[in-house]
Amino acid sequence: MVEDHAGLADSFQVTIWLHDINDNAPLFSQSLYTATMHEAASPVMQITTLEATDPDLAENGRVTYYLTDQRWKTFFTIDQSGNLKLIASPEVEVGDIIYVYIEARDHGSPRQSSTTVVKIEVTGKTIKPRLDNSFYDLEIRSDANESGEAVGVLTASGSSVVTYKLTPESDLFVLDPETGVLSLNPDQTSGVYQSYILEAVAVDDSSVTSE
Ligand SMILES: [Ca+2]
Ligand SMILES: [Ca+2]
Repeated sequence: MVEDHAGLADSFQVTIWLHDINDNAPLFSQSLYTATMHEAASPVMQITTLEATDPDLAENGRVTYYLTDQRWKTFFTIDQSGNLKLIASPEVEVGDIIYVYIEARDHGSPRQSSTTVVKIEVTGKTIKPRLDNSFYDLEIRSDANESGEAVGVLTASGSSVVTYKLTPESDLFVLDPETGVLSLNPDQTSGVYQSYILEAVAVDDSSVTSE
């Protein structure tokens, strides 16, 4: 706004076009990720989750992950959320160390990239599964009915056989032991919903628990 001494004012608009230059390569949160895998691990199993961030705008900052090591492409895959998964069983023995190289590439022009490595130790010990989040913030719709509506899903890494349990069990909620889907108990007819704090564990075959 511009105002002169007589109090007369005039206003104007300025439009600024922001042009972003792709001057940042995606940056991994760690230069080395470590994970463990049972020698008899069966697919599909989550190994670990990687994250790369890129502060550029739009396509310049959109990150895609690639498994660059030809040798391991048959056995591992990485999705666009950075989840590294075992998709076939490699011939490995206890004590083997596998290095899987992952590249994060943005979609700018020219594209920028960076690489990290996941060090996977092959073990014979039962690996404790762990829930991927230590805290889940879930919401129930106020018009949720009693038909067993799902309110969220828990996921766990580190073991191919995971059983999900609520500790203690809840009257209002049911946690599917196989899928980790948390839903309203269809037998519970109470329509009053408020805040609930539930604790859950991920358990594997041999009942080793975590979280
Ligand atoms: Ca930029
Ligand atoms: Ca970038």
